[in-house]
Amino acid sequence: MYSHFPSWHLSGTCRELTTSSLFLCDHLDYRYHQIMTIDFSLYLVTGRELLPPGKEYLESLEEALQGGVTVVQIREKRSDTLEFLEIARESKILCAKYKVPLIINDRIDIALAIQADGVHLGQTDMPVHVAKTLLPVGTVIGVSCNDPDHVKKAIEDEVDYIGIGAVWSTTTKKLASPVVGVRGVGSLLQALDGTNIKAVAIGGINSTNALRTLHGSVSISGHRLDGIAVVSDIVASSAPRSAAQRLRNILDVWIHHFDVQSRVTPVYDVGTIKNGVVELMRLIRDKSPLIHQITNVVVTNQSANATLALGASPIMATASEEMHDLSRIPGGLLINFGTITNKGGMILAGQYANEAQKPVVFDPVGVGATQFRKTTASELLNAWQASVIKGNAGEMASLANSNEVQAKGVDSVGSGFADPASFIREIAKKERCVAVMTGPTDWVSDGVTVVKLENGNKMLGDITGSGCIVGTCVATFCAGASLMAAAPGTSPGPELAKLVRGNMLIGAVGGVLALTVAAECAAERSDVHGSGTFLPALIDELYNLKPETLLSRAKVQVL
Ligand code: 3NM
Repeated sequence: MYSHFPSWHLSGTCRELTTSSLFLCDHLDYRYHQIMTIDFSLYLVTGRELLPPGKEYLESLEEALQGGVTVVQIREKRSDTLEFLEIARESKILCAKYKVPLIINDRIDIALAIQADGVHLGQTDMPVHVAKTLLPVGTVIGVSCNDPDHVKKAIEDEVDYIGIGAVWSTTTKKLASPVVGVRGVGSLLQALDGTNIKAVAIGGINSTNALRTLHGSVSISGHRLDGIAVVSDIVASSAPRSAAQRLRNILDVWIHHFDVQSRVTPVYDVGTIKNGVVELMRLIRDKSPLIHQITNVVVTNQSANATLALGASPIMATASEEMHDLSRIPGGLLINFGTITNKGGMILAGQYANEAQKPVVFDPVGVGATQFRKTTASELLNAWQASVIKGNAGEMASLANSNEVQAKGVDSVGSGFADPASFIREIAKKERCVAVMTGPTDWVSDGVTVVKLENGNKMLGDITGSGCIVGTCVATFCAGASLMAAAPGTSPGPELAKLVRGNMLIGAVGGVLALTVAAECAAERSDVHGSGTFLPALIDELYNLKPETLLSRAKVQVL
């Protein structure tokens, strides 16, 4: 069964051949094609020290293979050579039974001794070019990467795959570099565009964050992970088959959804959007979804009143201890970090909302004002997938690391972006969500479609927290969209692959329109004499807003 050539696949072309054996080259070409078909989706890295009491290593490995593991890497950091060799031999027999390739971590000698299918090398292990001189042509070579230079070198070295990590924090391995984060994985993946190099993410991945990892790590160019690599979620489980199956199910549904969805672009026109918004308005008043808001002390009261005025039900809870319970109630979540006092609660709330497929609207108030806000925004956006990010031009520029628009505290200064439509489309694509940029003209995009909205009144700039109320309205309409998707009779199939249910583009447009149209109505009232009377009038107009008013006033363009 074990030929000189690894049983499954080949790394690269006939690059190492100096003989002119046509037969051998044909043979290798055949094997080269095989690597293109290796399934890296569920990559198990072993860790015998994590086995639960009473669980034998081989029993655990076999159950994991039965659960859908597609590649196995033997990682033995503490055993001596003889023990490693024995483990590798036994593992290889088991993997062969399930037709799963076996990769050896670090030790070229062990890989050679058991004719393993591949080796995995860390940044301080044997250099790839040296490993290639020692290993048979066709041995799969993978390397660990956690920064752009590592990826660049891996491309130059023509490796077969890279392991990007650690994507989350982990206690399984002592990390030498900072956590890459889900969004960091995306930029490393982009460097692989145009190559055949596969990529898996590793570090702290489990069944509760796997979907988030897969979705959030897609690069702006649309490059997705080929798989996820896992140690403890499977190895430390007393039921490794089920643990692997859980991950397998997530992978299957997400990969299918991604590969199909990326070929289908939804088409919107003004009528679809306006009618969609009006439908949401009615549903919100009918169902009164719970809008959980972790917001700043300046606007808490007026945000709660705006939520009530739209017909929804606000709860302004901030304690970490209540986040799980609240996430189980249908509705939406707003995270506004105007005054950052409860980061832990913000992280937990978003993660639970992702698990429950509820909308998460993020309002990074004044993100450019301090380094602490910038770091916190990055931490939050790595911890959970925002469904919508809403900010003014200064905040959005800061999130995108652009100098084109400046901010002063929580306000945007200057005349905005030269090409706001392209900017908003790109940031939505990068953050894998709907992006909303508010200002005299409001812009909304899902990364493909851009919607330009031109309602509102300059008095919105005269009261504090008008942007925060937009966030509240967006969260309320997105909650409506989520409830609509979850309504009986709607197909749950592809929705299972998503971190949020429902049409967030229409939800975001709805929230912006409701507030800006209500602002126009309020500003026209004869009892409004200034900012003091404008605010209660705005709440009144939200309360009394009629679908017909919204339809007739809404200035919507689809680009
Ligand atoms: N390599 P778990 S993180 C083996 O960052 C390994 O390259 C990492 O274990 C890297 O799935 C890691 O239990 C440990 O978090 C992953």
